[in-house]
Amino acid sequence: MKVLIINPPIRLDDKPRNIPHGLAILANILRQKFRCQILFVDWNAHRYSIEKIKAIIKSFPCDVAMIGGLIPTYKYLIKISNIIKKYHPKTKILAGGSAAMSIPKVLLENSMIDVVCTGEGEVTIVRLIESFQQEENPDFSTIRGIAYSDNEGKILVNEPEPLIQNLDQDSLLPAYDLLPMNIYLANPVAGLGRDIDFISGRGCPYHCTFCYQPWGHKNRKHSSGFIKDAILFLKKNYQVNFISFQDDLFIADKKRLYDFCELRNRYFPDIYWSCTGRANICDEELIKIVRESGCTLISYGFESGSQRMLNSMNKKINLDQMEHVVDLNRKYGLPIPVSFILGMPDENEQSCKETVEFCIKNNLTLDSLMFATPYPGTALYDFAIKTGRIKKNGIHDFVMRLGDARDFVVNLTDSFTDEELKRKYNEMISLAKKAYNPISQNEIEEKIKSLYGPLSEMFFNLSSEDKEHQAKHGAIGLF
Ligand code: B12
Ligand code: SF4
Repeated sequence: MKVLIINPPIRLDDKPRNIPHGLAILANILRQKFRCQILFVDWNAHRYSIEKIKAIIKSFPCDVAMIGGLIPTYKYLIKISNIIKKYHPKTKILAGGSAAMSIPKVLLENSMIDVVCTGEGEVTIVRLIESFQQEENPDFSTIRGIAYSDNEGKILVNEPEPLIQNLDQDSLLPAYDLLPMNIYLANPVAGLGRDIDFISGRGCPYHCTFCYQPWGHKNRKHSSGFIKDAILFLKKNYQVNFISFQDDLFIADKKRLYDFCELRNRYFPDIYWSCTGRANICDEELIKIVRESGCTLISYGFESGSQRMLNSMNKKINLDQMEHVVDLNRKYGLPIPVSFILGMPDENEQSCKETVEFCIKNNLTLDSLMFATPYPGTALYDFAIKTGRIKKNGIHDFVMRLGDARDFVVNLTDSFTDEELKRKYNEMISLAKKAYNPISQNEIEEKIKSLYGPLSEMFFNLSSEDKEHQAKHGAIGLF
């Protein structure tokens, strides 16, 4: 069987930095379970022209094509499926990832995709390939976790595939050898050096209204031993020296976190790492332990300096916790990459003012301010549909416009017009920037040396584009 896998582009205004975990894990599963020839095309990494993509697809007649990605790749999923069907009408096209999961019907209605995977793909892809091996047009009705059109064009959504209980056992590492690793490794995600992203768990216990949680609220994770082996593998085969953990909440389980720190110090003390955090979970013990175990950065979603807004987005965090975590990060010499959101439904002049004041009081910038964006699958999206901000018959058009949350898409507030909100965005960033008091260049360099040890040399060699990326994401600035 011949399988074509295409990872569509994302964030074209930046270099490719993130590996396509979902598709690459499934590629590994496929070659373990089946005899198949796989062509993995990472369009995002190579930034091919559309002509080049057409030529690649044309030259590889295949039985099955697999595509997937985050919601802003929706337009590319449609485009790719049209090209594949044009050249190879009999190829079965399967799609997954958060774009496909969050709006399966809309995607099926507006593309040439045959089957959408509505959940985790590890079990579903095996069932689908087995069914294609048995007959050309199989009966999908018994395969859980998919949506598809029947012979009359009616879209059917099967019952979900239960979530994997043991990730170590029932998932795999991505098929790194099928990916252009040197492209990612040349473009650090959050750190310095040969930095690769890694996802060590799925699911978050919290219910923030703007966040999509396809994996539910139980935090399932790989064991610290699994992560250790994966890092040793990456170090040996790809000379990786920095890991950016991109899990929704890497620090959710303190026991696993501290086990990981111990393993790091024992087995790979030359590997440095970054992760995602949460103000209400980080205490001094945690910051101290991770700092002594090679962690150079923890990123936080602060979202607002207004307690009323934090409550309204169900953030389950208070301003004291946020201030405390800023102080702790400063005390231990860590940068403070924090992101904020403007334009949630209850936002008004007062809450914007409080956010700016919070930043000024704590000497933070608002450089990573995002517009509240109702991504499909979130409570915010339901709100936008219910209040008519997104028309039920306009979902396709709305999703076609989605990109980075730094771009304004829809106004969810009652207090601001679109123009006022866009003005407010620039005004808030500039007010916080004006008041921000950076530490001296010498101090920054000292801190970088202390955080990154031998890797700090890389800081002085970063290209201006990488420096800009790192600064934007708080990796090397904002001490
Ligand atoms: C890493 C990451 C990124 C990376 C990109 C990753 C990449 N692959 O290119 C970066 C940092 C660039 C990124 C950016 C953004 N991201 Co992001 N990101 C993630 C994160 C943390 C992990 C994604 C991941 O790799 N998961 C692990 C893999 C294993 O899961 P998976 O890809 O879903 O794959 C599984 C299944 O979906 C399925 N599957 C996947 N593909 C296929 C294909 C087939 C054929 C089949 C059968 C099955 C299948 O099988 C896989 C294994 O089970 C998720 C959070 C999350 N919980 O997933 C958010 C998430 C995907 N991001 C999200 C968002 C909103 C964004 C942004 C738009 C935010 C912003 N600030 O602007 C930007 C996009 C900007 C842009 N211009 O387009 C949302 C998506 C919401 C939605 N409805 O789609 C998520 C879910 C975060 C959240 N909780 O809200 N992101
Ligand atoms: S924003 Fe963070 S804490 Fe909130 S639900 Fe999403 S991943 Fe969890």
